[in-house]
Amino acid sequence: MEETIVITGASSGIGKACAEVLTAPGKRFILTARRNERLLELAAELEKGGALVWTYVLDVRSREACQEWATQIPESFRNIRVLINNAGLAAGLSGIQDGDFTDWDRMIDTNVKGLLYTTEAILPFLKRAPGAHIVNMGSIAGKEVYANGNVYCASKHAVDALTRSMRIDLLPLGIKVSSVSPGMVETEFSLVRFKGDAERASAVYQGLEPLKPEDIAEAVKYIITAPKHVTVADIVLFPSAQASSRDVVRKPLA
Ligand code: NDP
Ligand code: 8X3
Repeated sequence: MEETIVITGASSGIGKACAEVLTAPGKRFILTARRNERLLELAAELEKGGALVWTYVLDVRSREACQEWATQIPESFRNIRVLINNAGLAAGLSGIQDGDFTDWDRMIDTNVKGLLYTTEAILPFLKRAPGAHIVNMGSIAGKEVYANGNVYCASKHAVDALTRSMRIDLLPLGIKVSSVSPGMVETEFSLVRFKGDAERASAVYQGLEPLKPEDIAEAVKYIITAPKHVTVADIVLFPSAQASSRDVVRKPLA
């Protein structure tokens, strides 16, 4: 049976691009997110190209929902070799002294606890699959901190720590664990962070060419197709105009 790739947060941005880059006739995908219409549109697109897709509406913040999801996976999609833990978000960008605890909860519940819950739910399948692989979506925010990034940075530092410790824990089980840690990628990320303020979101990418979601998906493809004896631990990717969270060169406005 053809192997299955699971992608969380597949309704937009990097998760959607991963499905689009990894697809091929006969490939099987489990695509999850909260927005069902988006998932169905993507599934239709992939199925046109000959892939087989099972979509499932899932809020990764609920452990109960993640557990239920695992029980619902159809028999023909249970040969899961790859889990891409991509669902995540930033909410707000303000000093810790001005922070909103609901934003803090959303980020920690989604980026950290959500990743744990989806991993817990899918691990029993991965344990049975030769060459099983987990890819966690990290960030440059998991390598360094920047002003007002506090809780988002903490959540991505946690993803980095979890990736490294999962790699150790799952080594005896033959499950590879990797991460991708991007700088600025133009997706709905900033629109979500700034709660629908499109002007503020587009200013993030003003005067530079940001990474595209496909750039990250190509890195994921490299990671999961590396030879059996190779584990790619982490790939850090920046747009060419960025060298760290703070070091960004922008063209002046004309
Ligand atoms: P998008 O906002 O475009 O996509 C985020 C995805 O996560 C959506 O599919 C969204 O689906 C899903 N998601 C969010 N919350 C939940 C939830 N509670 N349950 C299930 N799914 C959820 O942003 P990106 O594609 O940029 O973000 C993807 C990942 O990449 C995130 O982990 C982000 O932190 C990381 N990243 C992004 C960078 C960037 O600059 N864009 C840089 C570095 C890392 P839905 O709303 O339908 O549930
Ligand atoms: C998203 C990239 O620089 O906004 O993880 O933290 S950044």
